[in-house]
Amino acid sequence: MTVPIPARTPRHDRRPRSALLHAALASLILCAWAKSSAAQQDPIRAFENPPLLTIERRAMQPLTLLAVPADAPAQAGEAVLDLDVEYVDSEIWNPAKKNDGGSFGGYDAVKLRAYRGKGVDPDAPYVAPTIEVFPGETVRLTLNNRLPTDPGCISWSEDANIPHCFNGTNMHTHGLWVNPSGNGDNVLISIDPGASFQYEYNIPPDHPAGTFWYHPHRHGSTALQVSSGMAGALIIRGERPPSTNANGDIDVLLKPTAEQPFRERVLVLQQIQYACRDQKTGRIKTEPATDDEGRWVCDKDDVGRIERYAGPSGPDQFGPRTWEWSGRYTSVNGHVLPTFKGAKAGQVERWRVIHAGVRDTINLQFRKRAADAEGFAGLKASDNDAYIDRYCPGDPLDFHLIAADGLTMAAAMKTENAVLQPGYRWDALLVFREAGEYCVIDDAAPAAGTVNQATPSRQLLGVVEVGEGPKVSGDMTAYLTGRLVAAAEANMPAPVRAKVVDELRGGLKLTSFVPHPDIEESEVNGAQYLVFNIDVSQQPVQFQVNGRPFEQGRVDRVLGLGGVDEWTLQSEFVSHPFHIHVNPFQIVEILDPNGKDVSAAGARDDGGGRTKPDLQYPGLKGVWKDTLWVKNLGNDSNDPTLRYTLVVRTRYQRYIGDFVLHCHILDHEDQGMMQHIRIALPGGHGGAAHGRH
Ligand SMILES: [Cu+2]
Repeated sequence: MTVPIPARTPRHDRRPRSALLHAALASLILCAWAKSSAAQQDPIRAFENPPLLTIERRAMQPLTLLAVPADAPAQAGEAVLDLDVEYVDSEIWNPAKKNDGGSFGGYDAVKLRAYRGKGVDPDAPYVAPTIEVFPGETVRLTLNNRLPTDPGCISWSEDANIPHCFNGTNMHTHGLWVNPSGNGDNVLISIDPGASFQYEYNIPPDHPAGTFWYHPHRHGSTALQVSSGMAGALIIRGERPPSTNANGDIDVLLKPTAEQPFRERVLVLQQIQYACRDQKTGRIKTEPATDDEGRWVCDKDDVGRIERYAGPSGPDQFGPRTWEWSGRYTSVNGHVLPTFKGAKAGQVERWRVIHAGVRDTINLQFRKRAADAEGFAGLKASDNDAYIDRYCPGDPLDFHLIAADGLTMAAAMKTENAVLQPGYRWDALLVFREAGEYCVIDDAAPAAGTVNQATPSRQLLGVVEVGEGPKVSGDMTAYLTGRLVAAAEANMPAPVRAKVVDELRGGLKLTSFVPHPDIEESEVNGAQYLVFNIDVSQQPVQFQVNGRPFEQGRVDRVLGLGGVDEWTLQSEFVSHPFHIHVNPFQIVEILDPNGKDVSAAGARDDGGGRTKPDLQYPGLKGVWKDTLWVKNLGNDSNDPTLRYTLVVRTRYQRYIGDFVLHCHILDHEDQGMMQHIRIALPGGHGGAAHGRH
């Protein structure tokens, strides 16, 4: 099977923006920023999908001596690829960087661990290349650890939950439904400096097509490596149309037609939290306390790095509120504040959005940008909110979510605000209503909906340039329905065409594309309970699941192959995104502290009257996911009235072996908020039935 690799376009296009020649701003709030930006060049960093990793494809050799005719249909075979992990010197744009002469906006030099492989742009390495594979393929991924030796790692004998071995790595295929053992999606191994290992992922022929991602998962260095930009999209492409007796891939519905190109964008959102340090003290360099111009700074010859979790006096590069303090910007495919080009009014775009950051919640929103908007040079992270007020006015754009964590939903969900917690993916269908520019915004969320229990101010993620096209003024759902019905008429095979069209017309239902059948109560034959906690009374603070931190070699749960469990999830102290490997789960209900189910479409989640409405749960009932926010309204572990109760169901299908569940705030995971779990053959049938050996 061969897949064409699209031609590359130049990544850096650093033309000055004419908008910067505009007169200084009138707004008093923005006056300091405007002064600083007046003489600055604001280079355009054009959004581009991450490069595709070059994959060598080998058709499976048929077990026959007869020659295979040249026109035989392509067979799924082997996809062979290589990734290196190494230090890479590069630069990241920093709008608030202070230049000689007092102007703002420039590139910070950085030296970070990164993935490199064929197809990776050496100028912008801090997003990993996209891996695209097909159901039925055997993926042979060789991971070469070319990081320097770390002597402290070899002799490491202390607590496994103290971050360590920053140059040890491994690979996790987040969301893939594959074998977790041996050379499969095994995160319980360490690939140490100098070592190479070939993972073999047998993507089953019935694997859902969708948006997944990959990142390192070596306990002790996961957060540090992921926050260095070691994360990439992993896309399973589907070519299976639905039939009268089987569901198919949404990719077939969204195949380009004469009317709709269905442009696809892949967004890897990252929070690369580099810091520059004072050579003498080792402390992170910050602006003077009296100066509010961003927090962490890098001087002229400094190089930003990510090399430490905590210092002697508490959090250092990771920990509560460090992202906000850093003054860094969420990047999109390695670029800060990119411009998305090529959109046209009235066209349907598919955005595959991946939260590959470590801790900060992202609330994706779009608003029209004012025609007189200024560029971004000099725009500090702390000024983003004022910028949005001034230059991104108007109502938020409504759009539709069609897949959660890569898995197509039973119906498209209309929203104005897609909440992404670390590890989440949303596939969104966007239609820009008219030509012009749109701000891509990370909107503020209620405090309890965020990792830090503090309402973050809004941030800008980029700008979309929308060209002329048919203006969309009416109901967005009706417009999208028309476009998808037209696509179904063109792309669906005759036997299912009428059914797909009828379902689209009946509320944008997508049931012909849902990968997993619902889990009814009658199918459930077991129960699991999980509670996250941070025990702040311990020294050091303990990150726990069910009262205990992670312990190497201890199996915390043994689950029976073929079983179907209902899981109840809670958090006793702040909120944490629950992630479990291998089998996804279906959301049954999400109860607020008063016991009200807030997961139904249109439900209002205001924390039982204690918070502003939080948009992240309504609509999730019945949705399949692999990562889910477990909410607590505060930080008092003795107060059960702060806890939400989440009920999800999962089937343990096909695969046995050892793997993990954990909090996807990855520095919590590194410090112990993780369990080692095992799926085994049920007892009495020759399998391992007991947890401890
Ligand atoms: Cu956590």
